Amino acid sequence: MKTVMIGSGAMGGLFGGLLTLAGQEVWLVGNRKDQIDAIRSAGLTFEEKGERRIIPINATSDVTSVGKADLVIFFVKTYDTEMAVSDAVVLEKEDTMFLTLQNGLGNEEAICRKIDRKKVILGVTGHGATLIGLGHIHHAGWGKTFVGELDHRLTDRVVRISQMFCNAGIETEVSSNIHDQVWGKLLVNVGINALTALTGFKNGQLLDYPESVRLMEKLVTEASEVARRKGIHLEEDPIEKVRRTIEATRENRSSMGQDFDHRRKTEIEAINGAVVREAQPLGIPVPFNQAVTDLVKTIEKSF
Ligand code: KPL
Repeated sequence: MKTVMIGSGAMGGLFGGLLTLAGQEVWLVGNRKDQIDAIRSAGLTFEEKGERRIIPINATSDVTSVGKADLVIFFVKTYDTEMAVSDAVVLEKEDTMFLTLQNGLGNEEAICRKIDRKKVILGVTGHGATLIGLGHIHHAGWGKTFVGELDHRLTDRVVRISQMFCNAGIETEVSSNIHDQVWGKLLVNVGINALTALTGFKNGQLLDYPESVRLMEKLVTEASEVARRKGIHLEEDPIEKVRRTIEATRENRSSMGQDFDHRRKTEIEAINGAVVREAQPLGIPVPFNQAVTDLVKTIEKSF
């Protein structure tokens, strides 16, 4: 399967690197020229559990040079999805699949505005990675990946994607209700991302203080109530799931934390901000999610 990652940051690099090691043809497409140049000249530097590997991988900032793709995976920030989809249409052939593994709400809608929804597949991943230099990633968090069709059918193509990921060491399951998984992952990001950005903590440190645990629980409880009222089925206690993810990604700095570290725009609108928007028509008060959204947006203004 010729697989093209749209996004050459930490997560694009992580999945791209693991799939390349498993023998797949992978392309990384990114718009940071310095990053792409570093990967082209020296390979992707991949660090995991104290070991460092150099992975030679195709990388380009010119998507038109890639040709057609069997699978396109979006790993860009949520606020860039629309632009990324416009770029990715040149990769499309009749049976190209477009998979999003991004955080937050709104990616499905943004992709389906330009791509026939029959070609779109949703997914979430519990992995965490940090970009620690140009073309240099540190894999610092493990968790399951789920993929599924928008209409919740079990198809050969999602099974093929799941098998390809599993063969690359990315533990993956096909989900028969991927929208529930998207909300399950949203609750994880709701509990971790803004708090780690605001405190400067690595994920694991959130569990070290009663105050940060209390804040995490308030954020997740509010968002779970919104999910419940929207008819989302959450397969395990959401607070337990967030705790488990924090433990499994203890050494990782969350993606929003990394955005703060680099004084970059964050995905707050697609995470805690999305909870605030979804809660409003339901009349559910979400003061903690509103507060962290406002705080993150206020700090972002100084970047
Ligand atoms: O999705 C993540 C993120 O940082 O955005 C987690 C799973 C919380 C890993 O850090």
